[in-house]
This record gives sequence, structure tokens and C-alpha cells, in this order.
Amino acid sequence: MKLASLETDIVLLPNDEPLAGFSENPNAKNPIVTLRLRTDDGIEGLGVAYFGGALTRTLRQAIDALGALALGEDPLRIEAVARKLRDAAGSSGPGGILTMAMSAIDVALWDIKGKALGLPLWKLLGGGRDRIPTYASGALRRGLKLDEAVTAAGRLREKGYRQTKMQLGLPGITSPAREVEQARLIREACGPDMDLMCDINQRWRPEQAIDIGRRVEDAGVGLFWLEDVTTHDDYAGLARVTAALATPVAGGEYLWGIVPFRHMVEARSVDIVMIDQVRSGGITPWLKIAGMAEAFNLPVVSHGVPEIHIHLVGAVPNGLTVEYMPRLFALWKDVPQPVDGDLLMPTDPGLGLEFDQAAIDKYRA
Ligand code: SMN
Ligand code: MG
Repeated sequence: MKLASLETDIVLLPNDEPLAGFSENPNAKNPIVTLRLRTDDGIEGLGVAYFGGALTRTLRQAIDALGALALGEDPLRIEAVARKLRDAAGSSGPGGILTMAMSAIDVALWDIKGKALGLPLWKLLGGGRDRIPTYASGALRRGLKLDEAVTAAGRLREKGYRQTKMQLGLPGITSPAREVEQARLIREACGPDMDLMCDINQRWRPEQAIDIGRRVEDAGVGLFWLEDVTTHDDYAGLARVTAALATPVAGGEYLWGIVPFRHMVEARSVDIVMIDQVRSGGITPWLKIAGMAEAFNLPVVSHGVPEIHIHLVGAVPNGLTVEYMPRLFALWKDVPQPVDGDLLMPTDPGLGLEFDQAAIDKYRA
């Protein structure tokens, strides 16, 4: 079997918020590059890339150029294809556009392998479990008005979610007291039984994270984890916060490739390792990072695209929960849906996903 052709597109997906209904920025668009990678015996592997912002067309060109180099290669030899593409890209890596483009191709190759072998990806990759917890994400963003966030938290509880994530590091005039109050009111609205995560997106100094993190603990909010409390590569600063708080600290979504995770886990910077399949460079490196975390006795969680990450978090022994972030859902005919707070592992071969061609035509840039 050989890789025979590829097709890419750019779509601008609406930035709505389907889980609880309050979008932080309803007029924004999310640019996504889609990839179809085809073999000479008619198997089609799917991939996506995002985070390109104003460079999305450059990202598409990178996927087109690297994909063209992969044509003629054996799609089942994923490491061999990756080595060829990395070598051809000169020194344009290790992070950024190259890694995002490599990710789309890597995911499409794994999709092909799953389809060729007739196995859903999670089973091919280790098959750790048949259901996995998931948490509602994106519905309680810091840019919402407080009453919207509180209403949204109540809606998530009514819908049966057992885990959700809010954000602190509030925009505009804020104070430790205001941050704690936001957390307290959202906890009240989503109820005592909800696992509540909180994302700071690198907006605090380490000392602020310790101060506000302790106040949130003292207020009895009971966070499941506190995420990206400070700059992603301040490994020592993160470690200081992690050591000071009883609340588990999560991080990793902003790291590129594999090696930065070594620095993060060696420095004991986090209690929970978050891995993003785009910034890691695809499924192949994602799994290597998960194995590294396992050796450090750390659980792993995913960042974004649950429709892909379900296979990865569900495959490995230290997978904790899948971020249920519906940003790309409009692209697909069907996506995994939570059942009593869990996602059931897909049964179709490969990713088990199909692009909705009508949606791609509708949202094409
Ligand atoms: C996040 C960042 C960027 C895109 C989607 C989501 C956020 C998260 O940090 O953890 O979900
Ligand atoms: Mg985050």
C-alpha cells in the first residue's frame, strides 16, 4: 500500500458555544485546516490542524508540501514517513507550523492504519478501557458576564455533566477577592458533586497563583485541578506553585513536541500532564509523552478535539479524563456524545470520523 494523493481545505467555523449557550465572542471564527490523505487502495485518512491564526494559509501550505513528500511512501510506516518529512523541513522546527503540519499528517496516517487493520484507533494503540470520563469545556470562559457563567454552570449540571472547567485570571479590573468570588459562585451553581477544573491560561505570576490558589482552597471551592497557572516554560515557578498548593496543578497544552515535557516532569512542575495532539506533533509523540508521564507516576489528560483524543486518553493506562471541547464538531457527520458523564469508545475503524462535506463547503474560507 502506498500514499497516493491528498486534499486540504481551510474552513472558518463559527465560534458558538453549544454546551451551555453563552459564547464569549460569537462573531469570531475558528480557522481550521482539513486534510484527506488517500492510499492507492482507496483508504482515506483524515487529519486537522488549527492554532494557525493569521498564518492558517501558511499552515495549509506546509501540510500540502509535506503531504506531497509523503506520496509514494508506505502509510503503515509512520515513523519512517515522519523522519523523511522532518529531514526535508530542514531546521524549520522543532515547534510551530512544522509541528502542527506534522500532526495533521500523523493523525491521517493513524486513521489509515486503523482502517487498513479494521480496528478503532484506541484499540490499536493499547485499548486501555471501554469508557472514559469527560469534562464540559469552553462553556464557563472568563469573558462571560458573571450571571451568564453562573447560568451556564447550572445548565451543565442539568445536562448531566459530572465534570466541567471554568476560567480565572479575569479580564479587566480584578482582585484576589473577586477571583475567589467567581469560583465560589460557579461552584454553588454547578453543585458540590461536579468535578470543577479551573484554567488560568498563564495569566498569573507564580506568587499570585499561590496566593489566589490558597484563598480558593480556604473558600472550600474544591477544585479538581488548577491549570496553566503561570508561563508554560517557567518550570521552576510552576513547581513552586505545585508544591505550595494542595489542589492538583495541570499543565502541558502549550508545550511543543516531546522534550519540553521532560523538563516539566523532571522539575515536578505539574501533578497532571495535559497533552495537545496538535502541539505535540500528532498521535505518535502524544503517546510517547503519555508514557513519560506514566514513568513519573503522573496522569495525563487531553487538550481540545475530544473526537480524536478519546482514542488516546482511552488507550493509555494513565489517561484521566477527556476535555469535551466542541470547537471542531461542525466539521464531522457524527462525534462521540457523553453518556452519564463518560465517553464510550468508538467502534468504527480508525478515528471513526467522517467529514461533513456540506459543512466544509459551507464554511470554506
Ligand atoms: C484552550 C486554549 C485554546 C483553545 C482551546 C482551549 C484552553 C483549554 O486552554 O484548556 O481548553
Ligand atoms: Mg487550558
